Amino acid sequence: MIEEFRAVVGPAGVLTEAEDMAGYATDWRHTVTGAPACVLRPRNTAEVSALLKICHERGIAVVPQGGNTGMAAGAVPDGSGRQVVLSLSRMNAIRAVDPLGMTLEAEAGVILKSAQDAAAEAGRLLPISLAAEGSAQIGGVVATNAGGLNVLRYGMARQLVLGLEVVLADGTVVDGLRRLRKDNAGYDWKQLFIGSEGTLGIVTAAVLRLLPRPKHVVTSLLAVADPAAALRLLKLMQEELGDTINAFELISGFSFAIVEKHFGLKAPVAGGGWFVLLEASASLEGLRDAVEGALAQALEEEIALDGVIAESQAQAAQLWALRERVSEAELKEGRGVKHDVSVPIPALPAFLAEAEAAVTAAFPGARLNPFGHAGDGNIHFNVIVTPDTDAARLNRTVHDVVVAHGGSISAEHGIGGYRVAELAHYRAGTELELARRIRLCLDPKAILNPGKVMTAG
Ligand code: FAD
Ligand code: 2HG
Ligand code: ZN
Repeated sequence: MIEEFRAVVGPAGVLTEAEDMAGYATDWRHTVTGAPACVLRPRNTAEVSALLKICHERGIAVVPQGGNTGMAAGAVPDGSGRQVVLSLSRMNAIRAVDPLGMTLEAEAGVILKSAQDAAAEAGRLLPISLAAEGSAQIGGVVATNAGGLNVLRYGMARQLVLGLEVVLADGTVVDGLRRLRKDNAGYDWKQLFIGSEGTLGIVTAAVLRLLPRPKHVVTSLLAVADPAAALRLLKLMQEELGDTINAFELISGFSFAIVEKHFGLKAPVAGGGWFVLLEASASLEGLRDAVEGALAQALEEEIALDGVIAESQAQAAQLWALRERVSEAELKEGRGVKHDVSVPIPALPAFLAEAEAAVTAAFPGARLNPFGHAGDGNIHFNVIVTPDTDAARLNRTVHDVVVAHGGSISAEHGIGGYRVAELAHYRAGTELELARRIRLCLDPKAILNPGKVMTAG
């Protein structure tokens, strides 16, 4: 098998030594360490196709991997020693940037930040933004339908993918790399692969939609008493700033306390148990005045208790660092159990209160680290737990509250290997059956990321 792989990608394209494979075997959170049979590193789509043909013929399980920053342990193999990791990282060419058509075509292994920078050089904006953007890759972003910090204005990755090239389980290459805004010629099949977490095909390249690059960006941090006040603030800001709001992030006092503890970064506002990081952008003049006016109104009406507006790009970056360091601080703080949930936006305060009550009653010693993208209804209701905590029972405790509010057990991180049982529990029935049928149809030998998202059933 290894020799066949080497014949396709050359000796440097197949890693077999444990020390070379270590970085591909463990997820970002260190919750899973698998045992890859080898790591394959193709350089182009033809090589991906040839590798898949071999795997298909021999029935070898393939685990696609991008930047390995996924939060659901979807990109790492199991411990059987029989699954191969297919790393797309050597396919890292930005093939085209079209500022007039406002598109960017990139291979799967392009780092998200590099794609953002290429768009910026052309005077355009690629609005997918997440704290892992320095490592996450376009293929991974597409395969997880990543969300992030700007969803309330620009949508999830799905809304920004215009075209896709994928390699199917049997090695067939499907080229849908069109740059069109409008294309109703038949099924929009690419949507199936976006968010499929490596279970339906390998994403080898994508055409992404770009937007005009706003000339003015205003970043502000505010302190609020509680999540209900944060929603009053959201309403006020939407009324005053309209669709200029890119980000409306809610962060608990606990989250900022661990960022200060582990990174020495301190929030420059005081007075609230919770914080809101707000970013607005526009090309026309007057944005800063509008944000200042809205902030003054929020303080006067005591919706916000304190607030600052960044005076420079460097200050804005400092405010963002506070927010973007929360995940790393949590990792340093102890054993975390994650709940990447969404509820209808008006239900956020009730969800947070009920979930807190349920968790603290059932899990003494648990410490809550809730933060997230409140402007789009997504909260990371993470819990730092004692070593003996039954994580599955904790997941069920939180998810029951989520589902009671009409929410989702995964807003943006996906199911991966981490939430398979939860998906089976909450989406049992025709929805999961349909998903299984689609998967079986595209991958009848079940070689693509087996065990992830759902069991074979
Ligand atoms: P990987 O982790 O390598 O893979 C993720 C999944 O996609 C796996 O199932 C894998 O098998 C599959 N896959 C990868 N590449 C391909 C491919 N080419 N073809 C088919 N399948 C593939 N996510 C958000 O949505 N919003 C956030 O705000 C956010 N913030 C984060 C902050 C931090 C600090 C970290 C560590 C992660 C964060 N994430 C966030 C999660 C993660 O960054 C995203 O899910 C990202 O899109 C994953 O990209 P990746 O290249 O690292 O994918
Ligand atoms: C974020 O919003 C990411 O920063 C990571 O989605 C969330 O660590 C988490 O749970
Ligand atoms: Zn997030």
